[in-house]
Amino acid sequence: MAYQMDGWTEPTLRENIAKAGVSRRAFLGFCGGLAAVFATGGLDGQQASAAPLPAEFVEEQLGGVTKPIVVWLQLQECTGCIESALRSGGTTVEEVVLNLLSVNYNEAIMAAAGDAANQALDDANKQPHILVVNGAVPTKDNGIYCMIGGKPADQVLREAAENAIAILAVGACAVWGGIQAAKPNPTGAVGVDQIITNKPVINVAGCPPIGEVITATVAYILTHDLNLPKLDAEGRPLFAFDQRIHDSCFRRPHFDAGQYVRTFDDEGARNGWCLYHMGCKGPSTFSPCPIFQWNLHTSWPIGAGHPCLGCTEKDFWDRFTPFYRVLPGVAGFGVEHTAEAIGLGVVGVTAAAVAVHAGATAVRRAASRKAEAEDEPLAAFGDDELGDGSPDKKSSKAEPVAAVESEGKAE
Ligand code: FSX
Repeated sequence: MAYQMDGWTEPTLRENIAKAGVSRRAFLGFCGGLAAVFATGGLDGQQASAAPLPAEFVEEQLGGVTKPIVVWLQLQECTGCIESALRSGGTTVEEVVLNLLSVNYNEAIMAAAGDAANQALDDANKQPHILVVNGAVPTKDNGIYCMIGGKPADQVLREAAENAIAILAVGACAVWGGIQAAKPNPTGAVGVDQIITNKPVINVAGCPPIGEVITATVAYILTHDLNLPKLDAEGRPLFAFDQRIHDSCFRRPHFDAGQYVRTFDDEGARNGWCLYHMGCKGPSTFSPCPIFQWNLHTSWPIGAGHPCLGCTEKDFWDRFTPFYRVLPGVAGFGVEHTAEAIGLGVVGVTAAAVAVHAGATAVRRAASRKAEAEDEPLAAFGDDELGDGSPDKKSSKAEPVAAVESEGKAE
């Protein structure tokens, strides 16, 4: 059916979407999808939320929301993050809701320009609002590398943060400085939480982040009385970043079976085998990419045959490069330290081994995540055990079964 969009004219979201012609059943379905996102959580999902939220709860909370004010800043970045957010609506109901939750200020998509835009920002800043930030903050040379309305980005950010009731740093640039902060970091780029230190900052990581994760984080705040979701040691919402790409990757059975792509045009590549030897950082990367995918669930990098670059991890431009190499010199997880050996050992008992492997991975992940600290980024997968980091030149055929550490022990 056709929906009539008049913008936010009624007191609550529920009344606005009803006026737009959206049935309660359709809205409930949308809220059920959000509830599922909040419960994504991973293998030990209780870390993400105490219990999966029923659709009725989300409908009750989100439906009662009165028009939120959102300030969305674009600092040092490439605009990929807002592009991703704009493409997160999959159904007409989602589009109606997202349109109604439109932002009061955003340099990339607002019609106003010049003084009118500056005025819109000043007006929004005076009221309680949700602050979303894309992009890094340059700190060198008095911040001249990113000026908005004649002000350096750090000043714009501080002013916008003053009355913010929730702050989201969206994208690798806003979270850790991103590619701007890669060595030698010529502009002194830093993430939002390096500038705003007196309020919590939710880090929605990724370059860019998945659109659904961005909008779900905003929706989480709106449906939980402005409370923040549980965060991991790097400030990322656990409902989205509780599991590694490796844990849900559709190529995982090939990892377990020792079937690897060795070149982008080999038999393994044609058969969709594991991309570990092409430098895939999925085993070190916490992100729900395999679950949500991209562009309305069309595909995702590993689905398209490309190794994961690890863009949701801290300083990945420095730590995870060269991207197409298995990396040397970083401590491995233990489960993966026998990447080859596990693959060799489970041939013939794959199903059982995968289940055990997944359970053990969750335990190891929980242990490793407790040990994480701000100055101790995640270890990269298998780096130390594979010696000099050179890509293995073996054939792309499945490895033969060999005597290795027992799977029970390894797992
Ligand atoms: Fe950075 Fe976002 Fe990568 Fe680009 O706004 S996270 S370069 S996708 O656009 O900031």
